Amino acid sequence: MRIDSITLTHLRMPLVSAFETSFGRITHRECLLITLRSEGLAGYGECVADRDPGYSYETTGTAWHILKEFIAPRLLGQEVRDAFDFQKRVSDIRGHHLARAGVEMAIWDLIGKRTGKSLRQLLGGTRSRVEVGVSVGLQASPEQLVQRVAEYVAQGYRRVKIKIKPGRDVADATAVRRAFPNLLLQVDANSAYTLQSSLALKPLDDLGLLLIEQPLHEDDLWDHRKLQAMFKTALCLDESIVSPRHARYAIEMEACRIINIKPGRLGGLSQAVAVHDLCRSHGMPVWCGGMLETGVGRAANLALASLPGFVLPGDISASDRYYLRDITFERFKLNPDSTIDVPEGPGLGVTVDPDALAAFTLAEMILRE
Ligand code: OSB
Ligand code: MG
Repeated sequence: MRIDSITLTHLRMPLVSAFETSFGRITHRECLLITLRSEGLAGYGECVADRDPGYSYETTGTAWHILKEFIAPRLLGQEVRDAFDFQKRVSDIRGHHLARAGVEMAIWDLIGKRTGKSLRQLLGGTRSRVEVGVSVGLQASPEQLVQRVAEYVAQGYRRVKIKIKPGRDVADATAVRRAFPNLLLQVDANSAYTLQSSLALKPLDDLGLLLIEQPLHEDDLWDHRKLQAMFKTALCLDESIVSPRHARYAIEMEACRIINIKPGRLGGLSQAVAVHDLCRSHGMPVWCGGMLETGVGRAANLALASLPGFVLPGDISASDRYYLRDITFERFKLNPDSTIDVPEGPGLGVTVDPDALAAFTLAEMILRE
């Protein structure tokens, strides 16, 4: 398919409530929407880089730069066959996975729209609904955290993840565990600890957690291996797994027992599926992480999470957990069994609401050959 134009749209959307992690607190979420126009069709992709380099070194600013100066010129006016052809064309660009993943998503959407197939069908997903949980940010006190968790449990979420950081870990997790003895519960540190300081997390080992996510530095598989050996609870890696190669290292090193798969961090859905396949062949459970996506990225995550190796609930909550108004007409709802339906329409199976898009747009640029 010939790529006629690429539109970059920088969005800033108010969150329903502030989201705080070990790397910062946000009340609004930024991202880039990427629109590929090809032979009368439009494909959409979400680049999940945020304003600040807290989770990743990439930001909306670096992604804009890389997309405009390096990725777009490798596509505009050219025939791009599929996601694999796209990855070959950008293989000389180092890093910048969030930027390239946004474009790859738009390519999948175009392919789906051309062939009438849903992304789930294209990726080989086997389920029509996927189990989900909710990721709860740091709150002012353990009491307020328990209150927040209670609200989500009342809404039907059967799995809850809480964010932790040094000084806000054991007391928070213990309070939630006391209030909800049978809840599927996990914690996420977003790299806030060193091997030394993470020893303070040892009491978490007796709380029956599903997993402890990314306690140590993103580039540090070695210390994660040492820490995993000291814990009964499974460690799960998020930031550290930026390619199928890193997934293999983690498996061989026993640096974790579970992997969080995010298409953005891995540089695209094709790489996410590759990590899924590798983990599945090693019996390593995976689940789909989240980046506070709009309806566009959420649709892609749901399709991905319908693959058979996704055996743990994903960080893919209902639209109303994030946004009062989203950029898609479709809104994702939580079913009573803590699942969300996978979209069935062609491609991502969502339609972009132009008025909502305009309301959240900070900047837009149309790139042509
Ligand atoms: O580490 O999983 C993370 C959000 C932004 C950046 C990193 C993370 C998160 C979340 C939210 O935990 C998951 C969601 O989209 O609900
Ligand atoms: Mg995480």
